[in-house]
Amino acid sequence: MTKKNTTLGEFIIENQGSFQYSSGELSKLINAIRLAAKVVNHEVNKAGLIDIIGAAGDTNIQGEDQQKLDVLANDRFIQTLKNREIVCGIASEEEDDFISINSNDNQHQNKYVVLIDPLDGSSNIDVNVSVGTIFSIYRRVTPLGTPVTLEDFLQSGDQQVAAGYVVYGTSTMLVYTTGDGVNGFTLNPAIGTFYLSHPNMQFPETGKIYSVNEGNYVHFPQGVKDYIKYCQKEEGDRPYTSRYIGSLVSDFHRNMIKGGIYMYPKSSMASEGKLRLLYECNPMAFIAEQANGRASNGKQRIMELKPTELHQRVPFFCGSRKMVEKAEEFMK
Ligand code: AHM
Ligand code: MG
Repeated sequence: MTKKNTTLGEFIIENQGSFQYSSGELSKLINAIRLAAKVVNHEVNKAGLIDIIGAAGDTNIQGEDQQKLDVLANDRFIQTLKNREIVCGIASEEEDDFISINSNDNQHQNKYVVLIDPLDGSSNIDVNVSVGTIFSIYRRVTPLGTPVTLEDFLQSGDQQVAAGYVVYGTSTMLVYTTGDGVNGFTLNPAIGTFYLSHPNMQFPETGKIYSVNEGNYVHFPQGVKDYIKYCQKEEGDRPYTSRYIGSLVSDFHRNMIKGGIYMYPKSSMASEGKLRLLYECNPMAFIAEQANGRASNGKQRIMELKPTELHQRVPFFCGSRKMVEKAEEFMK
């Protein structure tokens, strides 16, 4: 049993053996994400100083152009993964197409692809509210030694090898799973080290929090409207509490600790909702299921869906198992 003061670096090494196809490559990959997360954390923490040191589009004291934080986070993650030569392809919310990675001494020999939302919660970036990074890792399906293709990225969530998120909140945490439970690590900013703070995280079976953008209520399908009314009804342990940050990672993280449901339904304005299947919903679904929760599009498990496009959207209901099941009943 891993001690609570274990560092993330130690944890990755200790648990390498428990991973089915362990060759050390996945450990290196998670280590690279850990490093990029620290760099992005540093940038996110400086966000409030932008008025003083220059806004996006300005030039900073070193004569470099300032970038918007989401663009910067995208660059940091991609650069770190490229430099370490540990993945054969990356897809990002910030890039129209996937990126194929190849170097002279390593001709498409890496077996993993990463899909990432480098800085999620865009409406919260400039207002000092928590944002996050979400990542999803798959083994490529095309042969080693050949360039990656779209097929390597369009895999169903069930095929994920690992997934995780970083929440840049009151403290910065990295939470991830390799299919053997979910563990959370908190960054000690003084020394730049992540420590295991939340071993074996679990969604409570049910909870009292519902998280949805109720401003869209009139556009929601009837089943969703009915479920929201159910949450608000005075009966049994209801009414529930409404909490919506508007940052998926933060809303999910709170609900996993306290018990709750997050919803981004389809609406008359957005026929497939807003969230992206490949680098937002699938990784969160994998973490949720590994933590005894549930994730669905209202009818079907998210991780069973067969993706058809890189930036595909999907309705998303995720959180405490009984709450998601109840929401599904209303949507039948
Ligand atoms: P983004 O990728 O542009 O940041 O959008 C995703 C975010 C989620 O983090 C959040 O839960 C949702 O969008 C909020 O959307 P809305 O403002 O429509 O409620
Ligand atoms: Mg996003």
